[in-house]
Parts: sequence; C-alpha cells; structure tokens
Amino acid sequence: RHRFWETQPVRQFKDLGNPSLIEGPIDPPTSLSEVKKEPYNLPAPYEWTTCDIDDDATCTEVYKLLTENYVEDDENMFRFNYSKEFLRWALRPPGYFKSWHIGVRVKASKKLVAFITGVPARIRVRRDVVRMAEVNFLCVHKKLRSKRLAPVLIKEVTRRIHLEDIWQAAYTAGVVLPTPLTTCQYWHRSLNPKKLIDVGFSRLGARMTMSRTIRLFKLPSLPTTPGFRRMELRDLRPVTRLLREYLSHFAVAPDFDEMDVEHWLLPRDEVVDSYLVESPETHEITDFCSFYTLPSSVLNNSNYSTLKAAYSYYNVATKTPLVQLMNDALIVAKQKEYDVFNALDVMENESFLKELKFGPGDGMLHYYLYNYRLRNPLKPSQLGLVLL
Ligand code: YNC
Ligand code: MG
Repeated sequence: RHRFWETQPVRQFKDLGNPSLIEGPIDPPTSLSEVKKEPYNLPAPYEWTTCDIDDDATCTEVYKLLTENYVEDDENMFRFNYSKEFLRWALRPPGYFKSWHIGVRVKASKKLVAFITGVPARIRVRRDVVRMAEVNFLCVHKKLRSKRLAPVLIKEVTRRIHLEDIWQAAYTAGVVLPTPLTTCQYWHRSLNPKKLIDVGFSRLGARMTMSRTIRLFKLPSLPTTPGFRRMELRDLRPVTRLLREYLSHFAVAPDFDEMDVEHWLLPRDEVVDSYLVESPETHEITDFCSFYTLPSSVLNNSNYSTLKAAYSYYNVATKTPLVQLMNDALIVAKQKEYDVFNALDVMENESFLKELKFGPGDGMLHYYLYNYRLRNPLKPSQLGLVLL
C-alpha cells in the first residue's frame, strides 16, 4: 500500500506492539563513505537547486511556491501562508546546513516547482539524546502532483542529512504513513469570532446569536498575572533552566541549550512571541509561555484574504496555574489582533483547552521518527515536541 514508505527504515504497521523489537535505531549508522555522492536522478525536465534563504529573491521564490501550493485544510478553504521572516527563522537555527534547503527547478524556465528542508536538532527519546534532522516544508507544485516526485525529494534530503553524519529525523504530516509516533489533535480558541464565522472557519453554535458568541469569547484587555511580561535576552538563562526541567518529563522532547532557546524562543515580531512571569517579590522567573505566528490565506472570500493565527509553542507553569498563564497568552494574542489561537493536545495542554473555550478541530497531526523505533505509540500528553 505504501510503495515508497515500505522501503524506508520507519516502523512498519505490522511491527506495532511486537515485544521482541527493541527501542532505538532501525538501521545501524552506515559509514559516511557509503553515502551516495551524487544527487538522486530527477525526471529530465527538472534540476536540483540549493535555496539560499538569506538571498531575498530566492526567499521570495520559496515564499511564493509555498503560498500557492502548500498545506490546505480538507475543504480547501484555507492555505498556510508562512511569511518570509518566518521561513528565515525556521530554516536557520544554530548549526543549520544550507545544503538541506533543497529546491527543484524547471531546467528551461528556472521556475521553482518543489521544495523540502531539514534543520538539525537534538531530540531526546526517553533517555537518549539523538542528533536528528527536523524535516519540513515538503511541497510539490499543484500541477506536478502524483508523479512520485515526493519520494525523490525525501531521498535527496535524506542523502544530504547522512552526509552530515546524521541518521535520524523527526517530522509531522496530516496524512497517515507508517507509523505515527503519536497522533495529535488541533484545538482552536476564537479571538475574533465574527471574522472566523464570516470566513467559514467556525460556525455559529446552535441557539447562539452573533452577539452572544462575541460575549462568550470576550477577554480582558490586559494580562492578569502580576509580573507577566515579554521575554528579553537577559532572561535566557532562567528560561532555559525552566524549559529544560519541564521538557525532561516527556518521553520525546527537544534538548534545548541556551543557544537554541535564544533562537527558537526570543521574541521576533510577527514570528515568535514569548512571555514570562517574573515574581514581583523575588524577581524569580517562575512561568513561561510562547506562540508562533502562522497566517492562513483565506481562499475564495471577497471580504478577507488572511486569517492571523497564533500557535501555542512551549509553555511552562511552576507557580501560576497553567490555565491562568494561557489565559494571559490569549489576552496578549487578542491585543495583537490575532483572529484565532491554536494548540495541539501535546504536553499538558489538555488541562486548559476546555476551560479556556478552545474547540476541537477536524484536522489530525501525526508525528513521525525516521530510523528510530519506539515499541508503542505515545499519548499526545507524553510528547514534548512542537514542530513548525
Ligand atoms: C507527506 N506529507 O504516501 P507511498 S508535511 C511524507 N510526508 O508514498 P507523489 C508523503 N510522505 O505511500 P504528491 C507525504 N505526502 O506510496 C505524501 N507522501 O509510500 C508520500 N502537498 O508521492 C505518499 N506538504 O510525489 C506516497 O505525491 C508518495 O505529488 C507519493 O506529493 C506529496 O513537510 C506532497 O501537504 C505532500 O505538496 C509533496 O501533495 C504534495 O502528492 C504537496 O506522487 C501540499 O509520497 C503540501 C503538503 C507536506 C507537509 C512535511 C513533512 C514532510 C516529511 C517527509 C518525510 C521525511 C522523512 C525523513 C527524511 C530524513 C531522514 C534522515 C536521516
Ligand atoms: Mg509528484
């Protein structure tokens, strides 16, 4: 059933729950000298290109490919619209490899028609910290679908990752492949219910009027927790300490050091935002929350062209109740004119979703590991990893 995925070192469906399989790498690391030196063959009209995302013209080409061809919802009403600034952030973490930002062009016209990326990460699986690639932004132009280009892109990114002596990867997808590490659900909290209803993102509830709905989702205009403020560079140490301690409780989670936290969590306008609670008495940093910005294009609507969405990222509450901390996150997102706040049911998120009036979405997000086997799937609450 999966002509390509059946040939790859991923846990196959038939292995599920097999007690004789040990947890860890599926294939042993090959010696670097055995990695193919030449790129995989593409169909004759196409050629490989390495996309220099620092270059504004190239970044614009990638942005355009994704804006027109990347992930849509099941009903084709919305399409992810990652900004150029976001792409530069997502693709250039500490130690990134330019060679992992891979495009495919039409030889004749040089038009960019496909893309795939990897970035390096240290991810802890139970007690082992594993050097991995996070693979993302796999995209084939709509006119070139179902031609088996995706497997070639995946094999080529794998080859280039192997050339850096990395043999494992983590990725997410909306489709079911062999075999999910866990399956998560998106939950959505309306901030601008009128617009969400107008664009068809949500529907007016039974026996609800627009004005009752607006009242239901109303939020205070300012955060409520004393000492709640935006994270700054000087907070790097305590925030890293807080995050590392928290993430140590999950079966699979990133192993962040200060450089990673500086890159992934220090606020960048319209890309990633982080807030914390500094105790007014002791000046200790006791709580932390963050979200990233990923708008969606609204397809076929004459009133609106984009939805501004915030996505819950990493949150840690040690003193402030998590519900209150996340309510403050909703308040600042509302202040900043986001239309909706999204969160997966990973980590301890379940404990605030219902109380804060998030509603379950219909899309599922499946998490995968490449060349690493766990005996059983995890519960979403055992997962401490959020990919972009
Ligand atoms: C997908 N999303 O099953 P089988 S997520 C992985 N991830 O193979 P064709 C996928 N595989 O089943 P199309 C996939 N979607 O026969 C499809 N596949 O074994 C598999 N959409 O290829 C599929 N972006 O080229 C099948 O399909 C084979 O032309 C079929 O292209 C697919 O970024 C795609 O949703 C997704 O642009 C490119 O539909 C296209 O349809 C598209 O005939 C809209 O492909 C955008 C979209 C996907 C977002 C993402 C994560 C990607 C992870 C890739 C796997 C990484 C593995 C680790 C590598 C490093 C290893 C090391 C070390
Ligand atoms: Mg194809």
